[in-house]
Amino acid sequence: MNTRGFLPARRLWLAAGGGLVLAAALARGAHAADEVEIAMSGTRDGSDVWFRPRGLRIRPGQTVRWVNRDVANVHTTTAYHPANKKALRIPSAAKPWDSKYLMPGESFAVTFDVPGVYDFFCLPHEQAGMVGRLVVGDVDAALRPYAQTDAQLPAAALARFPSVADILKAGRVD
Ligand SMILES: [Cu+2]
Repeated sequence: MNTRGFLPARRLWLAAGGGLVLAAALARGAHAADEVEIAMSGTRDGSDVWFRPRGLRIRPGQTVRWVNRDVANVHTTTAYHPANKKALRIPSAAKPWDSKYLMPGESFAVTFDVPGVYDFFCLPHEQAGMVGRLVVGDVDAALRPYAQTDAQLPAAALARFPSVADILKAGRVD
């Protein structure tokens, strides 16, 4: 790969994207266009729990707000990252996050600037498969990210990650 050629091009692309975001915000007179919600919810008896969407594509600079829409259950949004005692499954240049426990009605927001694939989980419900995946910006559709750490995850969690190809194709996967 030609690193010298790649980096300036990427900076230009990011600058152009930021301009588009600003233009869109001005046109609508609000910044809500730059924030996307992922709901945290489950069945009333807690027998199943989920992030919805569980797969989402956003542009660099957009914000994801996780909202606990559950009636009784607490949830977290937590990045797969050594800082959270997990394998690294976000871009190495990105900052990890951990919402801590969110009560029903509470929310937590993160703005994503580094392109790549981000996997996250709910601390009390990872074993139940409450995980999700974000694709930020342009990523190779053939990518099967972080496969080398798959063995460290519960099978129920692995089964719920949408493929990068499906996220790129649909924009969101519920
Ligand atoms: Cu949860």
